[in-house]
Amino acid sequence: MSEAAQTLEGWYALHDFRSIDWTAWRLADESERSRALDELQSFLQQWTKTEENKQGSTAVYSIVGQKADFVFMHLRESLEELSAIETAFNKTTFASFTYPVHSYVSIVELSNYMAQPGSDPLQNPDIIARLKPTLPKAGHICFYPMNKRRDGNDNWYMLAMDERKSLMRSHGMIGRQYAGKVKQIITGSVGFDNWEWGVTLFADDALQFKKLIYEMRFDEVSARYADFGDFYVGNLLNEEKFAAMLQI
Ligand code: 76R
Repeated sequence: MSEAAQTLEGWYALHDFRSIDWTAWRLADESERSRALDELQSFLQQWTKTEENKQGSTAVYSIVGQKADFVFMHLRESLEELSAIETAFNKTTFASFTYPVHSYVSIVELSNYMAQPGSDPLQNPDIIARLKPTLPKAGHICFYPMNKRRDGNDNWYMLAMDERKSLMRSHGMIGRQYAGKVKQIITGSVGFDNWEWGVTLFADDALQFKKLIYEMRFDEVSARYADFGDFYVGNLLNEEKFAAMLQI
């Protein structure tokens, strides 16, 4: 058996994709719409507070195209907290004007492929910050799930640790060229959701998603061993932008 990579886990993640029932929203009377908007704003404020207290982080983006209208990406200490947020939101008036279209459950993950031997990663503040990150408020988000292939000669899980390490080094080198342009958060979802990882990217220039992902396609880790699910791309929302989006 090949040696499993060691992983470090941080906050649990929920990507909660919703669409808006625009007909119901348009037909609702002014006072109901304004109550719904107040509730939404108070949730956004509460999540900002949680983030300021370093008890989690939430990113809110509108989604371009018909797969969803917006996404809440929540990072929290436990699955119970994620569930509580989901349930509390579902009880709001605003939620009754939305319907769930997709969700993804995972946990922030770092693997030891590039780890410094002999050092204790959990004593390293940079590692802790990466396991419990404050999500960037970049202009754009890109989310997609992925698997490492297990198919005949292209079986990632049958490769020796050293070989995977050297492949991951090359993967990391490409990634590093995008430092400062694209911020990536890898979340592991084996046992939690339908794919093995969620990839969430943040950038101020959305074109950098295409450049990075395309370049990685030529790297062996992706070219030979990666399979991908649906891609979601979107634009930053804050209280003001959400209100403007919902303005009738
Ligand atoms: O932790 C590190 O920074 C070391 C290098 C590194 C690891 C171990 C790294 C760097 N990644 C790692 C692990 Mn990654 N990553 C992806 C995708 O679209 C595709 O082709 C693949 C989706 C992108 C875009 C991306 C970006 N990475 C992983 C893993 C877990 C693998 C495992 O355990 O088997 C997956 C699934 C994955 C996928 N990666 C980077 C990036 C970027 C931008 C970097 C550079 C980060 C930096 O140095 O700041």
